[in-house]
Amino acid sequence: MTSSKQLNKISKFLSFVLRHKPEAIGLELDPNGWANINDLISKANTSDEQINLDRNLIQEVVETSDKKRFVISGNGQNIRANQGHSINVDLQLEPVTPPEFLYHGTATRFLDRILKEGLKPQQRQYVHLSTDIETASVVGQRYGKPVVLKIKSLLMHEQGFTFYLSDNGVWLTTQVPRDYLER
Ligand code: HQG
Repeated sequence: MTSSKQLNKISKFLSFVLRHKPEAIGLELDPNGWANINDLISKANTSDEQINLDRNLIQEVVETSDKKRFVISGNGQNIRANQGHSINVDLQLEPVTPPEFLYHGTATRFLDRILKEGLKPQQRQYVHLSTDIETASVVGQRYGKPVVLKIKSLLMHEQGFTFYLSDNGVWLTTQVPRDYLER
């Protein structure tokens, strides 16, 4: 059994290269965000990142990820992140009708700006939303004292905004104008 500390380190590394900076280890993702697993292993193991990957470790991280952050392709050859990208990838998600409300957790220090200019994706491709307040609150805690915003998602959808649901259950949309936000 691999320690949870080691799995966590690998998970963070995979998030880094599969969502944000594949070029850091000379890796290439295809337009849909997939990396070849053998290529990933050899490039990680010869990089300066001090990470030692093998197929079983990757499999273990994918299977034990609390948020199901990564998915291995049906043929077993490729891996990608389910959401969270800052690089431009096409996850080929279909537009989905959202529930009446969705939630976004943030830190209190961002609140003034958000209530003024709405939710923006910042470094990422999408604004990330969840169906429950608890999950949103945990997300918000990453940046400080958490506060959860309620989003009138169905109204947004009715007024022409597109929503997607990632394979690991995170709701994605490109922005939330302030009129659809409630504290
Ligand atoms: C804030 C994690 C000022 C926004 C989570 C957030 C999620 C603004 C921060 C996923 C703003 C961006 C994404 C505005 C938004 N002015 N601040 N106009 N609009 N913000 O990390 O949603 O564990 O890029 O509220 O669980 O926190 O990595 O987005 O606080 O699903 O798998 O700017 O990452 O998943 O932060 O998190 P992030 P996020 P993983």
